[in-house]
Amino acid sequence: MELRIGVLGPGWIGREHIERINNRLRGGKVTAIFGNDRERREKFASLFGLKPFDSSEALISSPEIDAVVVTSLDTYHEEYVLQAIRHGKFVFCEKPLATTSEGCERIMEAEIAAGKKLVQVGFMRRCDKGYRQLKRMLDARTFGEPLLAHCCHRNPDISGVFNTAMVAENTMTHEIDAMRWLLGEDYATAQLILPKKASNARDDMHDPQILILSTTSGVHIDIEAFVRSGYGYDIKCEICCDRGAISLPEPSNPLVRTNFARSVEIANDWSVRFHDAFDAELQEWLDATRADEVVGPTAWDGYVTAKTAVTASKSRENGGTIERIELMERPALYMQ
Ligand code: ISE
Repeated sequence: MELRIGVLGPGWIGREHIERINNRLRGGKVTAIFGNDRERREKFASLFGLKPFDSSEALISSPEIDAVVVTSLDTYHEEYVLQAIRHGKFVFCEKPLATTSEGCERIMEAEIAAGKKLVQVGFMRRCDKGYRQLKRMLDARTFGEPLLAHCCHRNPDISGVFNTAMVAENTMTHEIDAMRWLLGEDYATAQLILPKKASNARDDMHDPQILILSTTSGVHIDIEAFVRSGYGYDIKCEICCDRGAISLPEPSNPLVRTNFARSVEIANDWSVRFHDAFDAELQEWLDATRADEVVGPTAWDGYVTAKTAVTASKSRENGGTIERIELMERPALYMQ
């Protein structure tokens, strides 16, 4: 049975997911769209042959919809995910799950009351081939115990609403989730430092930023985020172990020689750099949903990431103090 999918959020990543589900993946078809902006949702309806709904509740509750994909502004994620749980619909929610850890707790409470997991969070790095290679080596302890990790998350620029807090609470959430998944352990502390401000940083925003996390076993991770780097979408991850260091493979783009110089293209945005990871992530979500289960990152993963990110913001507001990350007790529904 092909899943009939409703998308909530007619923006850039919503378009990406509609095109991948309807053109490249199997087992689902996007048939409906909602967005607060009537003109945008009508445009998507016309562009992709979708049924436009005039409210999220009408789309999510519709008997014509089997599952939903949330690609809206972060501020609407909690509302739409709670509506999906209320109607017993599987939901793929782009990161972050919610803009606060309390919002993630409300989502977990709703899933616990429903008696089953329905939510997958869009931490797509877990589906990237290179990150999965790193995880296989770390799980096998090929080079001994991991000790340190160095991450780099550079955007060429940012668009729309963006502020200092979002560098940790939106952008860095990818590394916060990925490193916890790679290392297989939770975090103990967060410390967010504001280095020298970039010359082209927006007046209302500090850029770049460095987040230092420690894990419960003592691994220390530094995450640089530079969201207006101006040169490309550049993602790095190196993990230093007892007997060696492993690094995320660079994308295999051709080496060009011309005009007495050599160059290799750097991606200009996330949709290019992680195109295959997004495809794998949504295909695995479609397959799991048709099997009536959640196999990817859960609401608990969304909660831990949100709690870590807001603790990083607390550190920043306190001038770069080392703050303990206090998690709630893990509910039984989310035990491995
Ligand atoms: C965006 O939402 C993403 O997920 C990108 O991967 C990240 O680089 C960007 O900073 C975020 O705003």
